[in-house]
Amino acid sequence: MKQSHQLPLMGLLLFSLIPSQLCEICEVSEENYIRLKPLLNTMNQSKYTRGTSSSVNVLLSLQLVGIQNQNLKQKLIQQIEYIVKRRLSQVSSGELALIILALGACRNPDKNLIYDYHLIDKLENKFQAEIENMEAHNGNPLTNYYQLSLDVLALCLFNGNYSTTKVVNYFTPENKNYYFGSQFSVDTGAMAVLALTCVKRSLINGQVKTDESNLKNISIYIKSLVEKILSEKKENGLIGNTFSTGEAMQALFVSSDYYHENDWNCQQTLNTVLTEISQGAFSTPNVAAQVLPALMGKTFLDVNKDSSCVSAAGNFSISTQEPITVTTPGSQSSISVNYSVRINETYFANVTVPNGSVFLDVMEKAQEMNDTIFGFTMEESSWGPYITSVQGLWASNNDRTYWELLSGGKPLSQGVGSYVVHDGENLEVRWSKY
Ligand code: CBY
Repeated sequence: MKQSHQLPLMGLLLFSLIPSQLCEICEVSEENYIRLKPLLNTMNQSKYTRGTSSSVNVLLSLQLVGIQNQNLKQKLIQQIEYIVKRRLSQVSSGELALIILALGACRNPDKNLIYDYHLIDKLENKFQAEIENMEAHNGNPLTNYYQLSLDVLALCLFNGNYSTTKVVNYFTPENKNYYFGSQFSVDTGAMAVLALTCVKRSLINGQVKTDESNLKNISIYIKSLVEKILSEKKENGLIGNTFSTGEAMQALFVSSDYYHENDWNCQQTLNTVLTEISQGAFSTPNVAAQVLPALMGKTFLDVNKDSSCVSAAGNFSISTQEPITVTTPGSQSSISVNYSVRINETYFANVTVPNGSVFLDVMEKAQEMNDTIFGFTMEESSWGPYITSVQGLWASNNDRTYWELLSGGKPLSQGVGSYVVHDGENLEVRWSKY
């Protein structure tokens, strides 16, 4: 064959070898920013009680998308400073990782806090404690793999020390920590893809040295996790559920060499999320903060891009007006629900609560009726209240036990503080293993 004929052929061959979409990102267009307003209002209007970590997620989200609301940002940074100064020892590894990401995003003067308070060293220690706990307790970390992924991500982005070999050992896609029962956790898998992609990039650009096999394994893990994430895609485009979709989108944005263009219709996912926003699905600051970056085409890997965090969305004003609470006629009336606590036996109660009550109101009412059977404890998390014990039986990360919330026998995708109950519903808290 003459050379002149070979050239186009070579070109074609090369073209077919280049991944079809190096970075496939779909995002809300400027004229549609208005549809994100409910998210911003939720983030803005929440009352950030001292020391809770939802302020961290909100700050990270605002920084990533480049929204210039100095008032709100200042308030959030003060909250975070308070946490860093007063109660860092009580903060979990993943919370600290988020603090580092939020403070370190963009050319931000508050970045200094990371170094003034030695936050990277402290994260290295907290990550080490997670690993030690896994070694002592049958592979169960102090927290969970979502947080371990955040740890690796923050250490990787901010040049902390971590062992690539340990990452390769612990993050195999078959690891039980990616699952709750038999259900793959999309949130967890997505965060792991972001972390592993960061590690992969630092290996490729030579920032971190390791042997070839680690790099190969990391690529294999990313591919397998991406497949698992895509297999949780629903007909309407959501991936996992409403609340994991934003994180899944971030993971898919950074891993487009690992799936085919036809495997994911990003636009469909985006449209469904926008519809969910308009239906009020993201009504707590943390869930709003978690979905926003992906909708604006951003991922946690953009944190150290050293941009100034100003974007077209910068001028996008956030209104400070109170949320309009829709009072449906008859909202003062009462409803009655069946509530049960299931351990080995099941304990029932019929509970009457005002219309519009949440799961927690039902639990409190039942507790008033019979403290021995329905007594419970909870703790505040960035997601709102988390039930820690019922009848004196405590959830344990070491044993992978927890109190599962169900309605009509199906697990709920909201916590006790936000799930609004309906008349005649069968609610249950069940002693479960994950
Ligand atoms: N964040 C974390 O550490 C949490 C990680 C996370 C994977 C998280 C979901 C995802 C995320 N984006 O943050 C997670 N849940 C975990 C790890 C867990 C386990 C917690 C124990 C541990 N090992 O750390 C566990 C026990 C399996 C769990 N979640 C339980 C529950 C139920 C809580 C019930 C209770 N006792 O109060 C519940 C209500 C499910 C149920 N039916 O019982 C639950 N989780 C839900 C619904 C959720 C979603 C919350 C959505 C919302 N609208 O509020 C969630 C986003 C999340 C928080 N869990 Co868990 C998952 C989803 O639906 N997409 C890091 C930290 C710094 O913020």
